Amino acid sequence: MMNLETLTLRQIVARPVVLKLERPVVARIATIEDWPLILIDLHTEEGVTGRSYLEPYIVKSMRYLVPALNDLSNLLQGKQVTPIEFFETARKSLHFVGYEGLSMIAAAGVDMAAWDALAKAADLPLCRLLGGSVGPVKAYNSNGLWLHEPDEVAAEAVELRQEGGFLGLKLRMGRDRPEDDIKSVEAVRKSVGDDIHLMVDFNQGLDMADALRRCHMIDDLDLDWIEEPLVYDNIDGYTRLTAELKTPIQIGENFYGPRELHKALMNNACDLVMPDFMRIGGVTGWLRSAAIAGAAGVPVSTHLYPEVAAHVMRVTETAHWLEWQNWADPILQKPYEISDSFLHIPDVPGVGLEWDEDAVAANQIDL
Ligand code: SMN
Ligand code: MG
Repeated sequence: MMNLETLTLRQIVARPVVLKLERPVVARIATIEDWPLILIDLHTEEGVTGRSYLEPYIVKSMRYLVPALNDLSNLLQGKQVTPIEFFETARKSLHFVGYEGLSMIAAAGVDMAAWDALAKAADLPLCRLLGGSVGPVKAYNSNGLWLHEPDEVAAEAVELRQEGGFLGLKLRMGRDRPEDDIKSVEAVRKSVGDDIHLMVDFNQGLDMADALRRCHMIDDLDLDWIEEPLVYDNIDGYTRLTAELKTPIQIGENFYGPRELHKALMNNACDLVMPDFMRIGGVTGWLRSAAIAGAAGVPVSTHLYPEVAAHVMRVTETAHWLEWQNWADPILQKPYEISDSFLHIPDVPGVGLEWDEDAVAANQIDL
């Protein structure tokens, strides 16, 4: 085993890649065909390389995120690899431009790569380094079911269930006519049966008046949750919806750091939370958030980044559902396996992310 004391950062290399989505995002908030990824390699003097990726939604955002990552590389060069201290140092270096937004995203990318490096140096899967065991993690399929016609959505639901024997699927909502959203839920229930768990996501598309009306309209459809009906920072609005509806309200993919999760819970602004790794602050931000949600007894699901998500879910007190999205698969050497609705963590040191360098070369872009 390597001496962890000597694990020293040499350089962080961030590469922008764009992939074509197999099933483009067609949400109320945006249509996305080109999916940006920033691949992060954290090189150490000892030869261990920590890896992570960021998915910042907007291709052009890589023009400012990659330089921020290069700056963090210079800042941390020569330091002992200490993920929690790296996270704090990275955030503090950008404090004057704000703790949220791009600052947090860049710090989260470094954090996840640093945890991967440390776990590799310790020769342990990340979940083991964190005190847990390698094992299966319950997942739902979130790869599709965008705002298409009900019969198309119903047919796609059958395909998505078969991608991994899934017990849960997420549909997107927010068609112009509320009746068409309801028709899509009914069509999916007909195509995949009543036993499947169905979640719905409005992608922040409704104002308060519409959210009240449309969430009540779907409140008796036996949905597992209603996600982000309102713009993410309307905490007062979420508090009112959470009080009024029977169906659990799910938010969290837009929490920037554990304190925002804490604030949402203190305001009873949701029943469920689902932090996103690039916004909550990577593994460090997740662990802090999971403790808060655990203490409050609130179930925690994940958002994107299924590989790192699987590891931390093994040590999350109130772990609920992992969101399965395979959008990074084309550049991975060994995508994670799914069967019977459970994601299987590979029993290898670190997170288990290795790039397929040919695929990276074919999809890397100039900024
Ligand atoms: C989502 C994820 C990725 C792109 C668009 C929308 C969504 C989710 O909010 O929860 O999966
Ligand atoms: Mg969502």
